[in-house]
Parts: sequence; C-alpha cells; structure tokens
Amino acid sequence: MTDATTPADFRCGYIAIVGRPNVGKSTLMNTLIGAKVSITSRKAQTTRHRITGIQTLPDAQFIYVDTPGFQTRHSNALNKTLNKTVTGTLDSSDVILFLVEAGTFGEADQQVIDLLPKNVPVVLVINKSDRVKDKAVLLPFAQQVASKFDFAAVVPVSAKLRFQLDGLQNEIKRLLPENPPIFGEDDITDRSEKFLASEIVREKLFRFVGDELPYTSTVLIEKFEQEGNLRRIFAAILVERDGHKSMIIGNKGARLKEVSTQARLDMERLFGGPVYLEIWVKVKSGWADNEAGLRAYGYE
Ligand SMILES: Nc1nc2c(ncn2[C@@H]2O[C@H](COP(=O)(O)OP(=O)(O)OP(=O)(O)O)[C@@H](O)[C@H]2O)c(=O)[nH]1
Ligand SMILES: [Mg+2]
Repeated sequence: MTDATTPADFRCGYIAIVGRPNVGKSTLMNTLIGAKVSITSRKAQTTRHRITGIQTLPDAQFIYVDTPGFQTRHSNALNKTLNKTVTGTLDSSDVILFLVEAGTFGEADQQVIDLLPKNVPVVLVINKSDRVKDKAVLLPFAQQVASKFDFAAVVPVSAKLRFQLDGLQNEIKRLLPENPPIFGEDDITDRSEKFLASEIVREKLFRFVGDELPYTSTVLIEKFEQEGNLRRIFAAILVERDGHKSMIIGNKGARLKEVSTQARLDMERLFGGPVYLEIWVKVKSGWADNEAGLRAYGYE
C-alpha cells in the first residue's frame, strides 16, 4: 500500500486489546477508530472472535485487534477457544493495550497480566474512569496496578465519554514500529460484511433478550446477496432448546421484531446502504460442546 506520498517515518502495526470480560475492550476499539465494527453489551462474553479495527492517519496506521474477555474457567470448549484467541493475538502484536476497570482489580485481571509477553510494549489502560466519582482514588489505584508489570505507559480513559483518547493514541503511536501501511486508507476492518452482519444480530440478542438467554446461542448468515446498493441478508439464530426459541421470538413475535429492526438499522449505518433482513430462529443443540462444532460456526 505504500506509494510516493507515504512518509519515510510512517508508523504501522498491530495493537492487541486484552483484558478480563466486560472491561470495555470493544467499546474502546470502536471509539478509537470511529466506527462500530465490534459488538458491545453489558454482558460478559460478548466478543467471541478476533476483530480487527483499522484507523489510518497521514503519518500512522493503527491496526487494533479486539479479543474476547479472558475466561477464568477453562472447562468448556467455547471458553478454551476464546482463550486461545487471546493468547494467539498476544503473540503477534507490536503493542498491547491491557485494560482494567477503574477501581477494580481482581484475580481475573491478574490472570491476564500473567499472559503478557515481556518483549512487547504493554500500555495499562484504566477504562471507565468516568465511573469513579472521587478522582483522588484514581492515582493510588493506577500505582497499585502499575506495580504489577513493567508497563510502557499508564493512561486512564473513558471509552464511553471519549475522555483521554487522544493521549492514548499518542502513546500508541510512539510505540508503533516504522512500517509502511498494510491496509488501504479507507479500510476499517478485515472482516467481511457477512461476518459483521452475524455479529450485529448477535449483539441485538445480547441486548434485547434478557440474562436468561444462554451463551450457547449463535447466529449464522445463510444468504447474503447484494443487488446494486441493496443488501439482502437471511440470518438464522441457532438456539439449544424450544424454550429458548420462544424466548427470542417473544409475545406475538415482538422481541424478534425489535432485534431485527435494530440489527437492520446498524447494518445500514455500517454498510452505507439499504438492507433487507430476515431472521429465523432454529433449534440446534450441542454445537458449542466440541471443537468441530465451533469451527463449523466460524470460531478459530
Ligand atoms: N461507564 C462506562 N461504561 C463503559 C465504558 N466503556 C465501556 N463501558 C460499558 O461496559 C460494558 C462492556 O463493554 P464492552 O466494550 O462490550 O466490553 P468488553 O471488554 O469488550 O466485553 P467482552 O467482549 O464481553 O469481554 C458496556 O455496557 C459498555 O457500554 C466507559 O468508559 N465508561
Ligand atoms: Mg468485547
């Protein structure tokens, strides 16, 4: 992608975003790149794949890699797969952002610190600092966490309120290697629209179907057609049991309609054109119990 206009000291590299579940990794990536390529929700295990978000400035290209929250329980196949995605990403990064939530540090955070490689610069990002009413507690908290690892920088931010994101970006830029850009300047992700569509439907499930929804439901795009500017998308939500199916469909289909409308609006925003979306709910049990099933549904 390099050409005569690329400055010789252009910086470019991969920036892994890691941390325990729910600290705001995906929210941070989206606000940093200014587009919603990674889904977010207040539930843990929202992110289940490695998601790339790209931002290109005149002098640098930031290739962020959002990862699933690191799972402290490794007992099932899905959790094992999620954790493999995290460790695999750490191995191939130029810079790592280690996220914690302001004011809380626990065993789940320590487990992620234990994974951090020693030969890659790691920035400690203290997110959700807007939640801390008494700012005087932030500094001792930062010092406490900073003492646990040799961090290259410590930056308190609020991904949600966009606080201190320029400061964070400057720290990252300083740590990126000098390299020509890898992606085109308008690219925001390396994921396909088909994949993004399935993620958007899953986000609406997480948001509109209550805590009862089991984590083992997934979304499959059965058909994705484009005709001019119009995208026609046929999605299937796979659930474990009939009971889960009625939970998603809701009273007279009201819940599924809400999921579908909100998903369509997000897709239209992200793809920049009209979307026709049809969603069906199907019962298919056991897919998340084993590695073959997980691979069949796009897990690495
Ligand atoms: N108050 C506040 N809330 C935030 C901030 N950043 C994220 N959140 C909220 O925290 C919740 C989790 O955000 P996500 O971005 O999905 O977190 P995650 O770390 O990607 O979660 P997993 O993918 O499940 O590991 C959501 O409800 C966000 O709106 C922040 O800076 N301040
Ligand atoms: Mg996430």
